[in-house]
Amino acid sequence: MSQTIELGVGGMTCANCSARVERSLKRVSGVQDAAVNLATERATVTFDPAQVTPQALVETVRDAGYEPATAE
Ligand code: 9UX
Repeated sequence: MSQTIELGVGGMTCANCSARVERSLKRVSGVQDAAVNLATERATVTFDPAQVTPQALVETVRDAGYEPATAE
């Protein structure tokens, strides 16, 4: 089972920032894939909803030092 969401990620100013956010998200257990786009300031995250919640992903972005924003 997997679900894909998009999160806004503010505060990234270089490619290392987006790589850092991506790495942080991929380390969360239950996350199957994460791609962070620096230009659009968005993260696309595929995860197992039985293992991790969207809220936990938002917190992961915040803990990494960036400003999460939920989509829609
Ligand atoms: Mo780039 Mo982001 O040097 O914190 S890694 S600005």
